[in-house]
Amino acid sequence: MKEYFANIPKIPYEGPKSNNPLAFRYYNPDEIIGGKKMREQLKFALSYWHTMCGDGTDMFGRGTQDKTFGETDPMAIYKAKAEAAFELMDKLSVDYFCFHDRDIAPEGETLAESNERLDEMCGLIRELQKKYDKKLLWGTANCFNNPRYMHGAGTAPSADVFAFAAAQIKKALELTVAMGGKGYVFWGGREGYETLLNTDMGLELDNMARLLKMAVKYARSIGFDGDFYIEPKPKEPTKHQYDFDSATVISFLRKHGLDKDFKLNVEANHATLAGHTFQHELRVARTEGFFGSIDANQGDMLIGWDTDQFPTNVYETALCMYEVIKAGGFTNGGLNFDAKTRRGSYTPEDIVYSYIAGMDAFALGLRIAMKMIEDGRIDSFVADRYASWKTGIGADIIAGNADLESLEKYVLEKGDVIDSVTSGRQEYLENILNSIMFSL
Ligand code: XUL
Ligand code: CO
Repeated sequence: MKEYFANIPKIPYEGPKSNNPLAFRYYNPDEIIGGKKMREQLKFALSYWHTMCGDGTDMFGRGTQDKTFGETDPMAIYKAKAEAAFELMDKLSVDYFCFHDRDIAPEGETLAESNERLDEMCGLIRELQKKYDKKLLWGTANCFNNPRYMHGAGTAPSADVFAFAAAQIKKALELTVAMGGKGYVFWGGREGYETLLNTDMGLELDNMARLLKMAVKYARSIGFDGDFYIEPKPKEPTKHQYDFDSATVISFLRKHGLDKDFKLNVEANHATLAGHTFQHELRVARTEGFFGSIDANQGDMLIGWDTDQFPTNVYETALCMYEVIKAGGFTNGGLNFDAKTRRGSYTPEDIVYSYIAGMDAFALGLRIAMKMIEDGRIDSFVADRYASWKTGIGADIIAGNADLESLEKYVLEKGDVIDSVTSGRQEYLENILNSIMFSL
């Protein structure tokens, strides 16, 4: 088989002192950390759309990156993409991948033709999975690119468009099961609105729930035993996306009885677009029992859209991995690099440098998060801060043994409570974090 990244070796782990740009400094896949191999703690995945398809096209200019892999015929291009994807995963020690239906095969003139092409590509991908021992983290359907989805898919005003999306999702579920995937993602591509003047919000949201229920029913009937995920995002492409943030999505899932089958796929750049930190979105998901999977990337503080940069901010990755460990680690989920090289980083080597940067940033984040927990100062500070809930009046409130009358009586007897208000010690804690991160 052709080698697509001929000048790239299998990337070794060389440790923090290495100057080799084609080596990992922090990601040592088989090293045991916290009782598990790093590759199992991190469960890195390649995003098929950015890495194999995205060519750098933006609003102001055409592509800068050739993703045809030396082929011209459409199916030959997609076969080469698949072979190149698995070669890359092998060289990078990335064990998983994620795809949309339209990433792995060119869309045909009809649904039937698209599905035939998908079947052919699915056969090839399954062979490559066996050859390289790679797993599918999750699959999904691209129900946002084709013009028929201009007003949404599951939330489209047209029932025919809803039906088309349902048919596409049926096939994407079959592909996910065939490739052994343990996850299926719904990212609300254009499930939102541009103006309320033309929008029946109630019907659109109920229809979305109808579609998700149909997906669960069908997937379970064909043997899918993994998790469904909704991936929150507040805006882009629409002015308002219904799956705004973790809290909004959780309340939608609970309202429609979808909470048993669905968890969240939290994306860093989507969190910041919603005006939250990445850690906040993960904390909401974990606290509510919806932590599932992660789309790893980062945005730009000065840019108001989804830039999908490879994550290199170690504060973010450390606090992310802290939440992951506190959530009990990944089960069916993992860390999918929903990230692309900058338009100007256009060579094949840039793809490799970008993955190394992102993987090392998360590996370092994992090491720091473990140290935060072993160090214990931050966790014990938090435990002490809430100590008043363990005994006395706090324990009574939690046990349901208090009411407004008893609490009034308590306070009338006690007098002012200002003496039980302690400092939040934010700067002290931030300095502890720095000392853990940068202990030289
Ligand atoms: C778009 C986005 C998607 C989803 C999958 O912002 O994040 O790529 O991850 O559809
Ligand atoms: Co994403």
